[in-house]
Amino acid sequence: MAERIAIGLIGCGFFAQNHMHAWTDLAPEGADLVAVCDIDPAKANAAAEKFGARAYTDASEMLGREKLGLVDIATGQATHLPMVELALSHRVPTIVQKPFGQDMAEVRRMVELSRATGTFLAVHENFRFQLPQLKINEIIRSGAIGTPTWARISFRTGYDIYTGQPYLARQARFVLIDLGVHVLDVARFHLGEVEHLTAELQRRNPDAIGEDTATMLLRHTSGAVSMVECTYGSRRIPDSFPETLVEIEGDKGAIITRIGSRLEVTSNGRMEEIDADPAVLPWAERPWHVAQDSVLRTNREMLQAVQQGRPAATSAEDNARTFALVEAAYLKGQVRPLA
Ligand code: NAD
Ligand code: 89V
Repeated sequence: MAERIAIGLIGCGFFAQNHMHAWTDLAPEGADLVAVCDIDPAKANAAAEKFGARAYTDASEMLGREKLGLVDIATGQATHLPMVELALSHRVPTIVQKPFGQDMAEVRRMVELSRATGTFLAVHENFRFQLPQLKINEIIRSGAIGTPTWARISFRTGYDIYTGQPYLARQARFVLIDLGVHVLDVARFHLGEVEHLTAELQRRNPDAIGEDTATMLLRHTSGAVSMVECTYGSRRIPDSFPETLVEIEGDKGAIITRIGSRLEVTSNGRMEEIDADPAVLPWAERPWHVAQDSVLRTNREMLQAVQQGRPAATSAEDNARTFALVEAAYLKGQVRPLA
């Protein structure tokens, strides 16, 4: 019988709905969503009623009153540091949504605090838990394509992300810290650590304050080279949102993803098509279903890591290495105004 873990969620906004559905689905595996908190009472009460939890509008009060085994922070990036500091001050295992922090100094502070308090800290970075990425990684590890030496990792869309996440257009640091952090983590997941990186940033959306397009070139310590790119400024049909399209080449073959989560796997001269499109969960909807399925898989990893007393795959230390790439890209890639 799996140990039961009482979970408190902080931030009941747009994406947190997926967290709460996923925790509810994980109840048979030990997850008990007992408390939800939002500074907006209407959001806190709506979430509490929908998911059968107690409602709070003050995270400190929730942590003081509830005996929690795990805190899940799904607020915006500006509050990740104070929320993590608060949760770790109570020595409660903590998950925080991406981006880990607003800059490397905040990220280092949270990693050090986790170490100093001996408390579990992980980042909800879910792109590597998307079913297509899990299948790609499994194929790489099987040796079917040999040693990966080149890759292109691409998230190019014109999807109206701004309606659901209006704050993105107001961020001076936009696509790299919000979306680049995902695709750079996928690059690390498939090709390992990075030796150096260069980046070109563009602001192609005049209504956004920050960069909405990033194109990066990475040299991995393995010697592999990857092109990693992300934009909300594409105008293509069909649009691949929210899929990350990957091309990976090795000395024995290649893996190419096509829109619809289809994998074309070439190994030793033969190509096989694999359908990696996840089932649409009852609470999910296309085209978000790939991301929503990954939330369930990410939360399951977090739950099992806490139950087993081990670091999560996307631990604070691990995700700090991804975040360092975001900072490197900002240092290397100056945004030049469009002519
Ligand atoms: P949102 O603004 O819709 O929700 C954030 C919520 O946090 C709001 O309801 C706000 O009232 C609440 N909040 C703010 N400060 C608080 C505090 N001190 N205590 C309690 N509640 C507080 O934002 P969102 O779009 O849901 O994004 C939240 C986080 O999730 C961001 O870090 C974002 O990058 C991330 N996100 C991740 C994914 C993904 O995993 N693929 C997708 C979308 C968003
Ligand atoms: O992570 C995010 O903020 C979402 C995405 C679609 C990229 O997952 O917008």
